[in-house]
Amino acid sequence: MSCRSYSFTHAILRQPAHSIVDGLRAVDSGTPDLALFTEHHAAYATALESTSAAITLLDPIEEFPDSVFVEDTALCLPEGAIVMRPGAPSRLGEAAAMAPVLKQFYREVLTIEGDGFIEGGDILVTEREILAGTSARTTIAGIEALQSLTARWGYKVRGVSTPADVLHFKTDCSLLDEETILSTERLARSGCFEGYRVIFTAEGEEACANSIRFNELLVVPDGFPRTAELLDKAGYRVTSIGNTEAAKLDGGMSCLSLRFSPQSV
Ligand code: CIR
Repeated sequence: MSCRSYSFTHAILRQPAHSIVDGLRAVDSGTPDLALFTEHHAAYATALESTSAAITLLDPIEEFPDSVFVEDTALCLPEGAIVMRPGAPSRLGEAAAMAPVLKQFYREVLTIEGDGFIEGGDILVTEREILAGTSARTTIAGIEALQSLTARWGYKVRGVSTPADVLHFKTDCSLLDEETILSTERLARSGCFEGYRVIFTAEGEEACANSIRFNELLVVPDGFPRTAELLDKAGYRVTSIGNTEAAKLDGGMSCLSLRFSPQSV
């Protein structure tokens, strides 16, 4: 089993900028503190690096307050990368800025074109398929564009939907292994994970759903002890990382990195 969905040789991260205080947020729950955000970000980078992956840490971009959330800018598959077309107008330039970085790792870097929008946070890659959720940021046209670009590499994209008031599809789920998904009940209720084994976040700990399986580690946001214990008991190697500042901007563990194993440079 190749486990292309969670075995990674590389990750790209971007340092948070001072402008992070102006990042997008659905509800105002306070201004993120850059020093603490940077501390959490460093702990996150250290955790990924501890699995022997090569970490590329990009400079902050002041022009783009949300640019620390690199996941939304691209989808990185073994065969090539696809630069997204974010539905948030203030984030479009971030995707363009990621393209030259991806070219250092891939021969093929494609771009979502047309009228559709799609952000990486709405895409979950599993061992058997790519799930892409419509949301306030991702449209059906965006998902169709993704489908047509990934078809050349043999992928099947399945369109699903994100519950209202949830930012991204992956705000509410993550991949745990080849056949297991961590999900909130409100997301799984749509039936989108039929055929998978699902572990639910503990009640009141829905924000723990945005975690990442990265090689041997399961990186979860700190502060959700019941879900962490559940995952630990299920046999995962759980590492908790502070996420209070990213959470003020609706960000979690997946948003902070692009994770990949390029087949060719
Ligand atoms: C945004 O609203 O776009 C950012 N403040 C948060 C992005 C989080 N990204 C993700 O979940 N993939």
